Amino acid sequence: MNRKNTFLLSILCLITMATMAQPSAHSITELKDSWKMQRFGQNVWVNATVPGCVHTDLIANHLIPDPFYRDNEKSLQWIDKYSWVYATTFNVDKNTAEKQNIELNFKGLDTYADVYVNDKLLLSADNMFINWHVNIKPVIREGENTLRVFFHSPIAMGLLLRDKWNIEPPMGFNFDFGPGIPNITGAASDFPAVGPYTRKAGYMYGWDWSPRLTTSGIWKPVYLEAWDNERIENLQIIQKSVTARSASVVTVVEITAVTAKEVSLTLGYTSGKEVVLNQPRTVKLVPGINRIEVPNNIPNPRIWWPNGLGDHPVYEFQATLSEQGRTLDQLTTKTGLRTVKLVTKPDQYGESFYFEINGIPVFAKGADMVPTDIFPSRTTPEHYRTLIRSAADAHINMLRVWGGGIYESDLFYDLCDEYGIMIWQDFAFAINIIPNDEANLKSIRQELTDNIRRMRNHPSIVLWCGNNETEMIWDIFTKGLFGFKTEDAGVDFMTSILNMLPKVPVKPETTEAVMKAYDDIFYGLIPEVVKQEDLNNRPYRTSSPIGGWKVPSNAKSGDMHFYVAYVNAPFEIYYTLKSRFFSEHGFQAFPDFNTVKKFTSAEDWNYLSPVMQHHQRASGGNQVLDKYMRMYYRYPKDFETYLYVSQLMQADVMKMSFETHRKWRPYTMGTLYWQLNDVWPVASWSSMDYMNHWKALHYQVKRSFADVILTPTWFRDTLTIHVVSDVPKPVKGTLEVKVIDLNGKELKKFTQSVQMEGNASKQLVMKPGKQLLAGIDTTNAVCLVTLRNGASVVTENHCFFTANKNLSLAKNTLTRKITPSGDGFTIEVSSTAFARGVFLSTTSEGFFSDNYFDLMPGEKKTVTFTPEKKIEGFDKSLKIFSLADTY
Ligand code: BMA
Repeated sequence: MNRKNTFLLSILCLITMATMAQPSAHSITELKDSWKMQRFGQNVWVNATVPGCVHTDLIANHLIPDPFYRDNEKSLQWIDKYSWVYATTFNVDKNTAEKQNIELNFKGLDTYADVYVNDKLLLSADNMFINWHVNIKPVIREGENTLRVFFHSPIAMGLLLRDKWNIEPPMGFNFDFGPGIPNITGAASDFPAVGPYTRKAGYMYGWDWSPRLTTSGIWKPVYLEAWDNERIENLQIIQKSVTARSASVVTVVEITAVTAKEVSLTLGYTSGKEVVLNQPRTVKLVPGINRIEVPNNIPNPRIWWPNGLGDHPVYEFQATLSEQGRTLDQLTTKTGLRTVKLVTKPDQYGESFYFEINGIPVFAKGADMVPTDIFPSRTTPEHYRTLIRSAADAHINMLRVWGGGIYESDLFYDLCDEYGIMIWQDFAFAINIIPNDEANLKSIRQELTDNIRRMRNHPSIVLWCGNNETEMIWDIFTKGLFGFKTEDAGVDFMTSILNMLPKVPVKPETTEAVMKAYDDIFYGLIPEVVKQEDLNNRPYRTSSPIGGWKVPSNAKSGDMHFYVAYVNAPFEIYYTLKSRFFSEHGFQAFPDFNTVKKFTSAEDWNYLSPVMQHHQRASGGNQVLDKYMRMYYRYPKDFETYLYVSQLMQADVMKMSFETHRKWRPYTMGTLYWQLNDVWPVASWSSMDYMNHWKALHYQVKRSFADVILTPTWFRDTLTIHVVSDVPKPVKGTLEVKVIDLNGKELKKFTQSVQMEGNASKQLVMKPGKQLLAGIDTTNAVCLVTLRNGASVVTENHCFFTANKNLSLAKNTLTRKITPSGDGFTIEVSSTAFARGVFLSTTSEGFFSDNYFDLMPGEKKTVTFTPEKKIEGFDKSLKIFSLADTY
């Protein structure tokens, strides 16, 4: 919700204001100036930035080194053991001081904070996700006032809360993910796990892709607000029905009033060039909360569609309270008109699990999103926009905001609305049993209420989900249940996971207490608050992954999380392991050399160096990547090519998963990969690294998530080819299948006509190897498949008949021609022979329109490079090589 106006809305305002005289009687001032900070008891104040946090202020004052550089993190573990104080002064003018209501509005206090105004303690905050409103009218004075915020050490508070709850959850639970895991060389913490007991983002205590930098601070803006009798608290737009012909919506305006009063309420909305203003209506306010419901019918509405299926128009609704021509208060909110359903109905396979948007079943293609930084208060709007635009450019239509992070910023949801990216929204709980004592339940209720109210009008949000993996872990460790048959993977999954975790005996009464705590929150409190606060009836799932309500994750219903490395399986397991909806699956890679150079020095340039291992938090560490690299690729000759091959490998295995999941529609109706982004520079599952550089995987996502694809797959000595379409338009054309050698000589060719309705998958070819490859040397062959409609290529793809390490790839086959164009360069790359994973890099920051692509013999490919700022000597700094050049 927003009290500022966009252009058209200002038109709307102008029209409204024309009928009224003065600006709104409700003043809002952000308190962001002259903040100071000190470690409690040291009495040495340094400049501070609000919003911000202790770590970023210590860095800015050169009191600590960059925590990301090498293994500096280890030496900074003292910070979370201390308490810190933030202080400023603010001025209150006569007009404000005379207002009936004056409050401080803290959008986010991380986490245990005592707030003093003019030395009076007015608030003890205990939850970083709550929007704290502090009534300061009784203590405020005209002129200068003081504000002090005392942050208690989150570790000290966590220990107290842990002891207060005094229930030791069973093994597998309630450890701080990072330091709690054996063989992690990261910043060990000899403190017992406290994360699960605090209402603070879990990843801040360390995770298997995150450092342990447990900060404190005023991480969101703080406002001084003053108003007289009435204030509009929030607007909710309930979408009763939405069809192409009309949308019936109800605007629910919540107004608080101190005393009874008659005022005028005017509602209006804008969308595109359309501006609609309803007749002002008289409202009799009573003391307390007033809920006014105003039905509206919008003819020929502009419908909001997910990315790839249509536009994503947004409507901006505005409510204005006035009295005799004077604006008392105003509030706007945005939404998009669409219908959302999660279809979980019995079918011949089990129970379906797919999203239906505006009546159309949508195959969800996307990723899991983690916070944008270990210090989220410092993420810039540009960083967010690049991230979401990059997701949309790669045909992503869904992001899951993962439960171990934060409820994302308003800008994030606005961008997802704008780019048509559906949101699977976890509440902020992951893999841990949460105390259900009264104080914690009260705090969680407020947290849920504040965040659901803040997020509920966003059209992008299509599902609420209780937590990440807590039910799965419970099913594994107490029932030995898991979503898929381990024999598929050929290893005992349980053993590999059980070996990973500390052994803690379990008392039966503990199990009972833990189950009750879990049910109280995820089967009780959360669905109740969701029902109460989100009147658009979005679906709610208690956890991810699950098979259903109290049904463990399984292959026939619900969603699934799957990690090939955790089951120690070959990549080909992706061709057999089924689920109705993959909400997590992934494989790791290192960031690119440019990013690695930012946190290392030359002596660290080896994947087993202590620093490179420090920037790896997953169980099994860098050795897992090395093991798989040796299984499928020839061993890289140096550190730079090692990083490159790790990225190519990540892209290749995920290509296998994406194309297989898509061809399994309608059985499988979603593939979300772990993870889209990083919180610091690290080896991880991400497709975009901490610098927002596209890894090889992100370029592959763009290819594999295209609207229409062909999926040539060589498995168990058989070539199968499916055509898959995620758009309603029927697919028509000619399929051409060619086997060529790596110099381009045609060895085999056949064609066939293709006809398929839209939003479907169809197997076009199933050819046993004996028939297809008779007399062909598979180390010197590639299978090209192309779908043409007349002369134009609808889509193309290719596959190999053996692992990359067996391919007899030619070295140094690449040539390039560079032409300056616009603010960047056009690079024409060609190859005399088949080139695998052509990689373009330069030391300047910028963006390559394509990369890590395969080139057919004689094929010319044009790529553009857009530097972040003007550069010289691009020709010299541009490096191009392919897989064959790495060994
Ligand atoms: C799942 C996720 C994350 C984790 C990822 C990789 O557990 O939910 O918790 O980071 O796997 O291990």
